Amino acid sequence: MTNLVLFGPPGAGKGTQATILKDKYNLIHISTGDVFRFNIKNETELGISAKAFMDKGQLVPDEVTIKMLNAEVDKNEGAEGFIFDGFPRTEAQAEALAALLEQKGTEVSAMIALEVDDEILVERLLERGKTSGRPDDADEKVVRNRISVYYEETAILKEYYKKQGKYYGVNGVGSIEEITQRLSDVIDKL
Ligand code: B4P
Repeated sequence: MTNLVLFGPPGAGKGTQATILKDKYNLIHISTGDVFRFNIKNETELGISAKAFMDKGQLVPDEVTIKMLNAEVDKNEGAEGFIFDGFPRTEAQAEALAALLEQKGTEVSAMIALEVDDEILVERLLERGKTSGRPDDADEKVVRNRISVYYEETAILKEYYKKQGKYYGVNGVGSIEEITQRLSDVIDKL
């Protein structure tokens, strides 16, 4: 099985690239952000608890996120592999993912990080905010808070995967096609 963690700050292009790569490599795409947004739209209990955190640009608590991720993976028994987009975002989530995949006799194959400067991230997210209807893209203060949360809580995971020899950094600035090619170059060598 090939299990990819697509990593990077908010707006780095994770969702954009995961949508392309899932078809190219026949992987199940799990975006924690999309699952939360689906639940918010349908006003489920999970959605209601996630919304308050997301609207402020904070992370949804690990307990809630991990439970949801486990359910999403279990739904796809028999998959050839997964592309995790937006998960893990904390060390506790990375540990939970390792344990879940181990139970299934597999592991994370690689963590591929999209590297993009902060000012470009802000620009991309505010641009998307004009049409996406996402409250967390509309307000510059919230966008900047998401980027700060990334540096405070999530960036540490680079070291976590580096220690395991699974970390790959890719330049996330360029056309969408160029970036897909850079990511494919890494995946093809795994
Ligand atoms: P996510 O939905 O994961 O949102 P994101 O970090 O903003 O990444 P996204 O995938 O949307 O951005 P993309 O780079 O594709 O998370 C939202 C919130 O959910 C979090 O803040 C948190 O509250 C919660 N959450 C999610 N997962 C969680 C977890 N594991 N634990 C706790 N909480 C969690 O795209 C950005 C924009 O850039 C797009 O408009 C795109 O068109 C554009 N773009 C992409 N590539 C480009 C390129 N090459 N050039 C120019 N523009 C590009």
